[in-house]
Amino acid sequence: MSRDCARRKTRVCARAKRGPIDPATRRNSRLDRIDRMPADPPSPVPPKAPKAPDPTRAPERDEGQGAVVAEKQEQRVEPPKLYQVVMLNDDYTPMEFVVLVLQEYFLRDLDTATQIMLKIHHEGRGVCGVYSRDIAATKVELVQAAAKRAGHPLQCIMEAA
Ligand code: TYC
Repeated sequence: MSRDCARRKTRVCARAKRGPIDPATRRNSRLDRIDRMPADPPSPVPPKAPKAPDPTRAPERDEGQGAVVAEKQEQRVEPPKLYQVVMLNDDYTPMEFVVLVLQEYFLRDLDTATQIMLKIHHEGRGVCGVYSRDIAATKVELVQAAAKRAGHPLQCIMEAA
């Protein structure tokens, strides 16, 4: 046995004689020294708080908060309500004037305007056209203004189609 080997054997025997290491009393072993290394110095920059999720952003993947639910909201746009402009008969407004009004404000050709005028004359009322609310209201105002200017009692109303 070499001298070096004999020295190592002596150290092993000494360790064996002292028995197993008691962690409570262990001091100055290499592990003990590592355990008592000073902690990292405090960082000058404080750790960032976790970012709150942007509520306007749709979740793209599971971010560890449970299942991702992609909610797709159907947007339904109701079609605009329609209103018909109805002209009423009277005994004084000249037939020609009614035909002219139907051509001017309801864009009817002469034949159609004449047919509508006659229908009103015979049945008491007739539909001049069907429009969205604002347009129907404007047509009523225009016809009444024209009748008033001309001095005729022509009446026209709007009602839900
Ligand atoms: N009845 C009217 C006449 O005989 C003509 C007329 C038609 C008037 C239609 C109004 O909305 C009307 N002169």
